[in-house]
Amino acid sequence: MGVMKVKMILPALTEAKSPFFRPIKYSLFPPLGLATLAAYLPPEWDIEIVDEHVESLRLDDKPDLVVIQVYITNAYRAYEIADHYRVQGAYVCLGGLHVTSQPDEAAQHADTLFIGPGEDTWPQFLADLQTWFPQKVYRSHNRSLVGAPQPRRDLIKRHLYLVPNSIVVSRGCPHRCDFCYKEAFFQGGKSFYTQSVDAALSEIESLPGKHLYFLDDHLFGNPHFASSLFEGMRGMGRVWQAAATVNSVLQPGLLEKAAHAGLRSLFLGFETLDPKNLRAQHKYQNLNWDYNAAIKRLRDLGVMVNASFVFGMDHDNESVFERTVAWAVEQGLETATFHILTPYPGTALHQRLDSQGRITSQNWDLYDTRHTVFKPAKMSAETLEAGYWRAYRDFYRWGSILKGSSSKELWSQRLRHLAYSGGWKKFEPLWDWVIRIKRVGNLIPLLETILSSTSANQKSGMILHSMGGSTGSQERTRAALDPR
Ligand code: B12
Ligand code: SF4
Repeated sequence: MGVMKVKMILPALTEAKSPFFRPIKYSLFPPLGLATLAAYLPPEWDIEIVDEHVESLRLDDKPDLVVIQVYITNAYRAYEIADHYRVQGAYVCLGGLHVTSQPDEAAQHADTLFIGPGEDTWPQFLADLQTWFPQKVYRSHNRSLVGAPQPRRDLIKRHLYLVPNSIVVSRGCPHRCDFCYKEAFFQGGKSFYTQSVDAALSEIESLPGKHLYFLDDHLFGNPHFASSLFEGMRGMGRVWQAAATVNSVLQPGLLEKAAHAGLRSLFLGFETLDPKNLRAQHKYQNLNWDYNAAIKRLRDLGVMVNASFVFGMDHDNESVFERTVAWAVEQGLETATFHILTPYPGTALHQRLDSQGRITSQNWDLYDTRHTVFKPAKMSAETLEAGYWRAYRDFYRWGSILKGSSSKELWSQRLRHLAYSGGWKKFEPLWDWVIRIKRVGNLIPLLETILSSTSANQKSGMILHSMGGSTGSQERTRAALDPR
């Protein structure tokens, strides 16, 4: 086979076409999944990665092979692009989370479908392509990151992203929460595995600059791996952000190692303040742990917290919004990310609500954690949506920010809180403008400086932290910079 022209596309969610689309949170991270797959292609092939969130997609070209990553909210757009290229005669491959949970729907738009992670199936497909007999469907069975090549970051247009150094050193999570995408994606097979520590460290070393963002669902999920990783990172001069669970930060030792290795902010999935909800969602790892103590531990080590909450679980009534916001403000949390419970297809939550006849919409565009697509148990759908928006408004109003900041002991921490919580909201139009003129990458040194200064004297920085991570969250977008 000669040199092939390959186009790899991350379609933008349908919302991108709306006049209300604000690109800020979509300019954070490059398409790491596609760059990972690109690493398996022969280097001499003509490969392009296009991310529709940050650039426009030309449709007048003639690639031989088109590779599209499908999430739930970009599914309709992904199918549109796939149909277009199939008519042009390209061979179209679809994979990713939504394809995995809805293969029958996606099959109508693809020459080949990929179920689950791509590290085993993609090279198998490429080998079959050599013989011109690829299969219609490839299912991932043999999952491992050992020996996997590093993502082709040279194909990423770094200047278009605020966080070009995103990195993933594991897949999945050791837990099984009913609402999480995880079981739907890994479908009964191995659902938590890591790279070797050496491979992870050498990937980290290859990244320019100082700042890193680990997109792993739960970076502390394997304490042995995490501990060796943090030891290896010590002295590298990195500042980084990640996600972990409440119980993991309460374990003695690991968090200290992470902080010494440069951890500056951690996304924590608190999800709900009601233990009955935690039990119902099988989120046992949050049960009987002291949320307040976890926050204090992080604060004492100078690590900022971005807290994630989900509204609409079966024990939530209409008082949940005010109670949650009041607690978050009282705790002095600088940022919080709120979500409406969303039953992603393939999850245990979806199965349960479906069997109870409570799913009210199959419009994937609405599965963005900002809309109610099911019948809540103790309030109306309208109350849930209104409460969700109110929670954002109330948490980020000046009165709350001032109250949150006054909960801090040190003046430096109070000022930090004000700058941090209030600042990014004020700077929002500036961010939008910088992104629109495609200069977002120019701001990275500034952000690195802010985070670095945070480390030395435990003063916190601002903007970057609010991008959050999200283990345990409904919407793992790592984007509390959400322009709502
Ligand atoms: C980073 C991230 C983002 C970033 C950037 C996305 C990007 N550039 O890739 C931003 C902030 C833009 C984002 C936005 C959103 N996100 Co997001 N995001 C993530 C996150 C945290 C990590 C993704 C990642 O990089 N993983 C690591 C790489 C290596 O893995 P990967 O991308 O999955 O790719 C692998 C496989 O999927 C597979 N694969 C993928 N495509 C293909 C194609 C082929 C042909 C093959 C062979 C294989 C293959 O192979 C790759 C290697 O194994 C995930 C959570 C997660 N753990 O996956 C959520 C997640 C994907 N997001 C989610 C959601 C809901 C959203 C939003 C709707 C949120 C919102 N309210 O706006 C938006 C919509 C975006 C859209 N286009 O529609 C959901 C998706 C649920 C679903 N069932 O589809 C997830 C799972 C979070 C969750 N709910 O738990 N997101
Ligand atoms: S919600 Fe978080 S803790 Fe639960 S399974 Fe998913 S990634 Fe793991």
